[in-house]
Amino acid sequence: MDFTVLTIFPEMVEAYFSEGMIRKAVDAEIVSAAAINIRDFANGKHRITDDKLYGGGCGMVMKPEPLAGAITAAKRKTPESRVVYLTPQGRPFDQAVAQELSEAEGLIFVCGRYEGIDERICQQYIDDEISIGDYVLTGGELAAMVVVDAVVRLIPGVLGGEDSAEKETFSKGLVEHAQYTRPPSFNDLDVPAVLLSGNHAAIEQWRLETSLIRTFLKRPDLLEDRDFRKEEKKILREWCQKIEKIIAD
Ligand code: 4FV
Repeated sequence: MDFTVLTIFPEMVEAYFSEGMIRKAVDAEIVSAAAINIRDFANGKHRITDDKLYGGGCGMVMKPEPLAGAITAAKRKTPESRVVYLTPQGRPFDQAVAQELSEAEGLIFVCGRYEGIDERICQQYIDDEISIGDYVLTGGELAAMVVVDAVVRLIPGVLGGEDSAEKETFSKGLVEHAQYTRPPSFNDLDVPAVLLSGNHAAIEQWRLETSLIRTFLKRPDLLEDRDFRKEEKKILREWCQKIEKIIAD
């Protein structure tokens, strides 16, 4: 997988690429990651990359020529890559989209600034528009790094313990179960005994129960059109019986 980020602030992205999991994945040559400075494709001695809006109004728009030059150069390097524009008008980014993008040969991210980019770039060069949320950022760089971060950990070999991405509940559409580490007691709060029992079946059951109840309490929207597994239904019915018993007494 190749990640290429097109931006007028390459240092921001290079700082992110030089740390943590992405850095390890690059060093292990599982992925390649680079930032390309859009300004390197701007003409004129001032190499401007933005200009005022046709039709008037405040704010600036990123010019098409430097963007076209940067995208073409990036595609020359990785022709199979999908060109992704980060924008509030894009399709919502979530774990399923991250999984989908992790199967691509490569991803080229176009980071807008100011009011955005000239529409003709969207028409002629962009394969996919993605939004990380319904709010307006000052630039697409943070959004590109969010997407890279969620995608890179789904690439086989990047996360330690080969299958841990699959095992994690969010990949199953539930909120993660509670997590504990040493010490066994902290501020008079003890780690649940089942987790110290070594009984893996009981531990898996406890983890499923706690992630189901946390999802019910914190993100009930995730349960709405969920196709529950048999053991999940069993757990939910037991709760209903417990609650029925409470209100019955
Ligand atoms: C954004 C988002 C976002 C809009 C104008 C960059 C900014 C500026 N990108 N998800 N939300 N982009 O706010 O992806 O050019």
